Amino acid sequence: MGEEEQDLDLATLSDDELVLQMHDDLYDGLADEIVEGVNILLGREWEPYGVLTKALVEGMRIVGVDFRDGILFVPEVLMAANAMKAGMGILKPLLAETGAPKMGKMLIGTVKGDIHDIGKNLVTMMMEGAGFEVIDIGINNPVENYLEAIEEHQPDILGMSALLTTTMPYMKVVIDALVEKGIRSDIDVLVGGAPLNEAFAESIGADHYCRDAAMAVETAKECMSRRQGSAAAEMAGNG
Ligand code: B1M
Repeated sequence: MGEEEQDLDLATLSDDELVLQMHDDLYDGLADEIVEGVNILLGREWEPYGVLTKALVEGMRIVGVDFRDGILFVPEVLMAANAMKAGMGILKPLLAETGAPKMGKMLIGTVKGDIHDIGKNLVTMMMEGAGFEVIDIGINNPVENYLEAIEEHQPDILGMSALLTTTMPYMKVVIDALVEKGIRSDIDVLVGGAPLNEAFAESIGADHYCRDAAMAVETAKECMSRRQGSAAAEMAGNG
């Protein structure tokens, strides 16, 4: 680290300079600096969601480009991921602070063979912030984990995450198991992760593809109003 960098006082930077500096700090895996930057932006009345998307998610996007191009390697990316998580740790309670009545219940997990969890954690945070109860079963989940958790928690929505082209086909294994058990129509299946797209989601029989966490929240809300609408219609029909 150069002397100039050591002396840098983040609080003296303008918002734009600070955000760019945070992209650099995330790239360098500097968790303490990320925590400091997040706190400074919040202290300047930034919305937690703005800090998340402009400083952290954008920083991680840059890391991803250099990882792809062989400029960064796994240990460096892990450090960047840790720094990102440190920043997300501060934002999580703020994003979850709505105090709204529970909108519905979602079960979420990354599929078998895949240990990427930053995107999934972000979806969890945003869903909780929107008033959903979220059961997060973590990473590297075989189909049995999903089935057990569905039986135990009876969620309205299942969310699956996959970041690798080699693991995304596993989502179909889970959906096929739901069909086999006769519970597919009880649950809305939402899928997401960088290599996915709408066509893939359709091809595996998922209900919706969510390109990001905000879209996951919107889609989940739509699913809940549809479910509530059909429950009401059923009751009216019976009554
Ligand atoms: Co990985 N990795 N990685 N990695 N890694 C990618 C995914 C990759 C695209 C990098 C690259 O080459 N450019 C590439 C995959 C290539 C491919 O499959 N075509 C890759 C590779 C190859 C690998 C390894 C195989 C590397 C190796 O070992 N040689 C290895 C695999 C490990 C495994 O899983 N078995 C590996 C390992 C790792 C680390 C452990 C070092 C680390 C993960 C740390 C962690 O997650 N705790 C890591 C990271 C950090 C990345 C990149 C750089 C960043 C991923 C990320 O966190 N993005 C990634 C490059 C990239 O994606 N550009 C890469 C930020 C996050 C906010 O976005 O996850 O897309 P994302 O989530 C978004 C949306 O996709 C969506 O909403 C989120 C928020 O907006 N979404 C959902 C995600 N899940 C959802 C679920 C939903 C809804 C929306 O449910 C309803």
